[in-house]
Amino acid sequence: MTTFSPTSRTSSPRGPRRPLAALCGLLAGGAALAVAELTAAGVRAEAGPLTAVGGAVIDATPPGIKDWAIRTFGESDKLVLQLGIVLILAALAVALGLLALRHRLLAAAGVLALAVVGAFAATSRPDMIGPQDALPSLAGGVAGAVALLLLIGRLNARRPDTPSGWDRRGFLVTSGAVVAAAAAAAVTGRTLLGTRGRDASASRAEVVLPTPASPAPPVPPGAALRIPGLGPFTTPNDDFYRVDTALVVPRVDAGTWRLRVHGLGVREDLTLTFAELLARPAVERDITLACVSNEVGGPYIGNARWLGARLADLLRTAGVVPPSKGGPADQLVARSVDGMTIGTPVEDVMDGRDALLAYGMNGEPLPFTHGFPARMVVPRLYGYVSACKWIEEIELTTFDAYDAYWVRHDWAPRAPVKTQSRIDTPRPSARRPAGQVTIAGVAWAQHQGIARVEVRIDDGPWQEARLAAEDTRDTWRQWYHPWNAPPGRHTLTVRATDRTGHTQPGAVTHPLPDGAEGWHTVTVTIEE
Ligand SMILES: Nc1nc2c(c(=O)[nH]1)N[C@H]1C(S)=C(S)[C@@H](COP(=O)(O)O)O[C@H]1N2
Ligand SMILES: [Mo]
Repeated sequence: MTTFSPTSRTSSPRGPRRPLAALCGLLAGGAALAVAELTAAGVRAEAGPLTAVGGAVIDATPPGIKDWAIRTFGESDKLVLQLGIVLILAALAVALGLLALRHRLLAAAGVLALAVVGAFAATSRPDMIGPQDALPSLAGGVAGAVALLLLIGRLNARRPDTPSGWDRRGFLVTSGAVVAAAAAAAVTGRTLLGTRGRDASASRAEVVLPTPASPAPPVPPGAALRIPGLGPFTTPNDDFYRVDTALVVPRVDAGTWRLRVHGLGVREDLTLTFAELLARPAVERDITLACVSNEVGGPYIGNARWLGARLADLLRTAGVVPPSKGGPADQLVARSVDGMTIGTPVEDVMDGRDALLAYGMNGEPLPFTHGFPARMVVPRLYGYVSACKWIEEIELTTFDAYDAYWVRHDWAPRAPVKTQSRIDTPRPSARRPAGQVTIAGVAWAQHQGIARVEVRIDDGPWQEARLAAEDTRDTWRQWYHPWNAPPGRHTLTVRATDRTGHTQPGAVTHPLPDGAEGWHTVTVTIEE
């Protein structure tokens, strides 16, 4: 027993001190994050160190790795990233706690150095508002350093009158106080952030969607098949895929929101309030939205009924002329409140297709995750070159003059949606009894329309699948193929042909730089 060893009183007991020092590091780290969070609530939610560093990591991640992350973690990728950052911070906190046993000031300086990294990340984010973005990290750093000094001070304090030689009670009281203060800071921060989001929620709850001047015809009854395992024709908002770089979903108050239109060839800068946007003739359309990162057979595509103002009319009001009519700007750069930039060809937006500045999605105001109060939706273009969410600015420029966010990350500057098809049922590796099996899925060739879908069983001949009715050429199209399935393992393959006569090529390619192509295959087992 260390208590009987003569050395244990003079040099300290070795046993619990190292774990306790590690604990001090963790507690100080927690206090730092809590105070940073509280400060961020006063400055800007996105200026908190976890969000700022996470955002910087997202931006710095090469497309290949980003793609791997999306593929591996799906829509939990952001959660995984933040957990990763927290784990790294925890490891650093433990290391600094141990260092503090011998070199208290050096360890405190280490905490401050981490804070500087966070402050640097926060002030270099595209949506930063100014030097105040550094405050959350710096305040957190100071709180963390102070907490570490206090805790380690207690741990090192000698109490020769106690059997263990250290002031266990004092240590418990100090660490309890640090935990309580950190918890109070975290809870206050959360609450403040909640109140700030309340204006936005209230403004969304108050939205009365206008009656469309140009309504979408009802979805034809034959367009939405009822086949088990086949997704719905119209994707409910809650199931609609979400792809963006936002670690904190922007909650914009529609009451203070403005959209500014300016730049090359704009006669007069335009500023639009949400009420003014809603007062423009409302256009309702079914439009399928697809993500360029979607792999063959992947889930990042959805179909919704959008409500919004015609983007081309708005641009014309501002005096914009498309390049084909001699206009100087060939690129429209949309900017969001979170600093995203998305570049869209001006020609595409003004060529007569239903390009919308949308505020409604499936009969309700846009959900916050899908861009409330307003976003762009342009038929035939992948989301990363058209569908800017939380939009607040449209700048007219040229493709030569400006590379938008994803283009700087190696994606193609122009990217029309490729003709694609997907088998939704049976699922990969499904087991089914022999006999009648309905193979079904969706195909899309936006703005051109699907002419034909074919299915192949193993190496057999291509057989024409039955097409559901077409809603519009801007929406995906469901299809099915009845199959009298014999026992064994079978590979099912699908391919689509669009109305230009183009049939999907067979080789499966990677989404980078302008969208995956290739046939979707599913392997199933048919039991005796
Ligand atoms: N502000 C902002 N808008 C954005 C993005 C983003 O990261 N930030 N991602 C784009 C991409 S890549 C796609 S595919 C669509 C996805 O829209 P959804 O999340 O509503 O499905 O939004 C686009 N608009
Ligand atoms: Mo995307």
